[in-house]
Amino acid sequence: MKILILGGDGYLGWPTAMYFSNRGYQVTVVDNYFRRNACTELDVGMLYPIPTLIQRAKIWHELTLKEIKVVIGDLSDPEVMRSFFDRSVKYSWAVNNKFSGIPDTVIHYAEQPSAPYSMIDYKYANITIRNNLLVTNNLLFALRDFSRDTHVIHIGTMGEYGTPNIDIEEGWLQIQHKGKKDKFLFPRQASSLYHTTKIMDTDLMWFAVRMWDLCITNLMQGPVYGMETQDSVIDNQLRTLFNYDEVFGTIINRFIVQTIVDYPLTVYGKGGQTRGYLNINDTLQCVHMAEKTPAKKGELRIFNQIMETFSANDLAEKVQRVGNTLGYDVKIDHIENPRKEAEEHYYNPTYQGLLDIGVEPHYLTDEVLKGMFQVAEEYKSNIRKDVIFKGIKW
Ligand code: USQ
Repeated sequence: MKILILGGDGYLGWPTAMYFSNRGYQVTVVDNYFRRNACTELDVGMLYPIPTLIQRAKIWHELTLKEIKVVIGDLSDPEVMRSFFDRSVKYSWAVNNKFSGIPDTVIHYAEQPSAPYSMIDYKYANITIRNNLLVTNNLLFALRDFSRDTHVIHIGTMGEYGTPNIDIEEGWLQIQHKGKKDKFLFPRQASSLYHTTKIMDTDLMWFAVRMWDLCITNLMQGPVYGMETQDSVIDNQLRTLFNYDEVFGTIINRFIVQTIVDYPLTVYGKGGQTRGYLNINDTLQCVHMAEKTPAKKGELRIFNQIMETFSANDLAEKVQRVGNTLGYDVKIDHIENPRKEAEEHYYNPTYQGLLDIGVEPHYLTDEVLKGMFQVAEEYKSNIRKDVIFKGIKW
C-alpha cells in the first residue's frame, strides 16, 4: 500500500511516516518546512534540535533498512500537489526515482496548526487562510482529476464545534424541522481563525465528496500530548519536534516544561475550558485504523478523535501532583486569558466511532506524565522562559 503524507515534517507527520514505514507501507512525505521556519521567524525555540527531514529519513534507513521518500515542496502550489497524482509530470524528484506511484491513501496534515499564530495579526491570519485552504483545495482537485479512489484522511479539529450547550455528535446531526428530517454537518462555531479554516476545509471536502464521489475521513482531533512514539525509541534523533512556547506548544506539553523550569503553570482565566485530549501514540493508531477501514466512495466520514476530556484546571492539578512526587514545587497561576473563549461551559462530545473500528485508547496516567518529564528533563538547559508567555491577544 502506498501512503502519501502531506506535512511529513510536522509534530504528527514524522511519527506517522515512521509508523507506516515500520508496518510495511511504501511511504512518501512532502513538506515545505513551514513549522521550522515559523519557529525561527518568531524565535520561539523548540525543546531540542531536530535533523532535517532528509537526514531523518537517512537515519531511519540506516537503523531499519526501510525507506521513507522525502520531497521538499509547497503544496499550496497546485502543480506541486498535482505532481503526486499526475503520471505525466516529470519533476526532478520523480526523475530521481522518488515517485512511488499514485497513493492508495493520502494523510493530510499540511496545515498551519496554531490558533495563536493565526491571531497574531492580519498577515499571519492570511498565511493561515492561504495555506490551509489552498492545500486542501489543491488536493481535492488533484484527486478529482487523477485519482478519485484514493482515500483521504484529513486531520480536522474538535475546535470546529466550539463549546455548544448541547451534546457534540461525530460530525453530523439529524435535524427535524417543521415535521421533516434531514442530516447536516453538526453546527460549527470556531473560536480562532485557525479553527475557522478547518471548518472551511470540512466544507470544501463535503463539497468534493458530493460533486466527485471522493472518499474522505475527517478526524476531529483534540490537543495532542507526548513526544516519544513506539517507532522513535530506537534513536533520540527520530523524536518528533516538541514546542512548549505560547504559539506552537499545546497545554499539556507546556505544563510539563513549565514545571521543570519552575514557571507557575499558565492556566488561562478561570481554567474551566474543557477539551478532549489524546496521546500522540493514539493519533497514530486512529489514523491507521481509519486507513484500514476506508471511507466509501461519496462518503465524508467523520470521527471525533479524543480519548478523554479535561479542563485546564484538571490538567494543571494533574501535572502539579505528578511534579510534586518528582520533587518539583509546582505553582499554578491563573493569568488573564489572552483568548476569547468560554471559561465555564457544558462539554459532552461523543467519541465512539474510532473505538468501534478497533482503536484501543491510552490515558493520561501519572506514568505517562512521568515519561514526558523524563524526556523533557534531558533538555532542561535548552528551555527558554521568555517564550512561554507573550500574550498574543484575540
Ligand atoms: N490553555 C491554557 N494555558 C496554556 C495553553 C492553553 O489554559 O498555557 C487553554 C486554552 O485557553 C484552551 C486549551 O487550553 O482552552 C487548549 O489550548 P491549546 O493551546 O492546548 O490547544 P488549541 O489552541 O485549542 O489547539 C490545539 C492544536 C490544534 C488542534 C486543537 C484541537 O494546536 O492544532 O486543532 O488543539 S482543539 O483544542 O480541540 O480545538
